[in-house]
Amino acid sequence: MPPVEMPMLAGFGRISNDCDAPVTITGVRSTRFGDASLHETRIVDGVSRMRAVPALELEAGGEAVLAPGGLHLMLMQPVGALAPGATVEVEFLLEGGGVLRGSFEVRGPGG
Ligand SMILES: [Cu+2]
Repeated sequence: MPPVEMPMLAGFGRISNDCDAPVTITGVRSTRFGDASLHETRIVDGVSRMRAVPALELEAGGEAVLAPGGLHLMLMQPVGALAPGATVEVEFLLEGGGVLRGSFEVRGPGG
């Protein structure tokens, strides 16, 4: 089967803050995508809507769960083909200049 063309992907997983201080994620970047951001899905008047999350605070030792129907990574403009099973490195930019690294596995629709 030829690779499926995917104009955008959503990233799910867990971001943990192992530091003893709170951190705030203010941006997302990945060399594999032209555009990456944090999004949140909310039901408004019975309709599922997404909005950008400009800042996400993680308390010391806390974590954020990225899951369908809630927080997720919105990954757009993929650079090259992304095969299911491949790993995509993502950097979360922190307020104050730090960077938190994470990796996500590419899965097909419904995978
Ligand atoms: Cu989204």
